[in-house]
Amino acid sequence: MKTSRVLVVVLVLNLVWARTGPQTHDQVLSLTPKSPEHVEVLRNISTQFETSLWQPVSSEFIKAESAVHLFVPVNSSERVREKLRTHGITHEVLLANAEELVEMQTRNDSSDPRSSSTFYERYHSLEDIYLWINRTSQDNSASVKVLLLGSSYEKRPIYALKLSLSPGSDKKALWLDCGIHAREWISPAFCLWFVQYSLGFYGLNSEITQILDSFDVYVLPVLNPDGYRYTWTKNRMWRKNRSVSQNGRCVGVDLNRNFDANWCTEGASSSPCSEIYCGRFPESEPESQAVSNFLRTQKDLVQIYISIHSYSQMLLFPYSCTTEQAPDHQELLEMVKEAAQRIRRHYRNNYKYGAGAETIYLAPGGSDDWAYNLGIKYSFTFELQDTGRYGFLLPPSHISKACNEALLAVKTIALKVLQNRAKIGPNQN
Ligand code: 0X9
Ligand code: ZN
Repeated sequence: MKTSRVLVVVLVLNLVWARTGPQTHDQVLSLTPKSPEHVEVLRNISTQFETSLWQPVSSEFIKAESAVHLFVPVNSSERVREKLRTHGITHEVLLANAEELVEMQTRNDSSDPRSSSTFYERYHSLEDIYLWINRTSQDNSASVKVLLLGSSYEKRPIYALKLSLSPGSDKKALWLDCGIHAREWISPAFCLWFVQYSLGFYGLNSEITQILDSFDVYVLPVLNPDGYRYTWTKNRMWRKNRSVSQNGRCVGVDLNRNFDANWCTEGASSSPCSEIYCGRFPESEPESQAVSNFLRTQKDLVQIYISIHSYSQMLLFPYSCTTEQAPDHQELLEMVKEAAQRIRRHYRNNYKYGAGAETIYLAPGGSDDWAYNLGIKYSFTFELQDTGRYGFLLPPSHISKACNEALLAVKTIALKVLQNRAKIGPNQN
């Protein structure tokens, strides 16, 4: 009797300690501001303390009654919590131990003999991705070519793979890019997934076979190599590229604000320290320039443009740079609607869909809007898993489902384009 009472006391004390004791891990908090004062406080916390805003992307978008996801490293946790307490802002802990998840994401037992079978269900460093690009093209020399599109600010190569599985020159093409935003690790993982699926299931799966018989596919696994490397070596939460601003005080341009589509209007920032800094002028960055230059030379062949991001589970199409509807709004809406329905049916997961500006937020200078205005009518941005449970720290065990969902969306869209082609004749867009 006595010992059980002691046990109960110890348990209660532990619980109290867990709730009030000092935070010993990097955490992600979810907070919902209830008043303009709360909004102000959260904006201050996210800009003045060492934290990283996961959602929304930048502090000016924090608004009342909308959940904020905030990464709080252990060394600023006491001050953040104190501020929240003073202003009566309650929070929920989304991730209690972020270091554990980072460790999980970077674990890479290549000495394990089983590791090769799980290669695509793990995250890979930039160096490993470069090796993978080389190996994939060597092992499939008849169907895969490596293209050097340019180099990054820190002079790293920007490679794309060209998959040509069936004969025929000047086929229409599908473009897929990943890793514009450095911290969105599921994105490069998807590009790798897509390539291995295409090579492995051509001739076996009827949908991918039909797609690869009709399109060449360009896959750019890491559009922002400097930023991606930085997330592996220095700061897991980095988003932008690594170019140094003119006055030398801040680093990074948001590459998805640097394209020439209503560049640097509302929804982007001209301040070099902002997470949504648009850069000095459209295509000021070597990374966005490499992609734009290539697509300009291929614009008559590239029929589908898809850019892969995370997180929030959305299938988006133009425009994001204006609230006006794109001329092809209805047709693009039907396509993402069908893709989302198939994902729901096959994987029991919900994806929102619609034009970017109304579905996520106004965000000018994005690659999808630029590609659309270039004449690539079927232009999309996919935001993969999840909706915030793990956010950017999606565990490796979730990679396969996240990628299969995105794969189904790519297939649905490409097949729809082919159906249209059959309807309106082969020489039309
Ligand atoms: O803000 C972005 O660039 C994308 N969201 S993310 O959370 N991955 O940063 C959305 C891009 C939608 N398209 C355009 N803004 N053009
Ligand atoms: Zn992104």
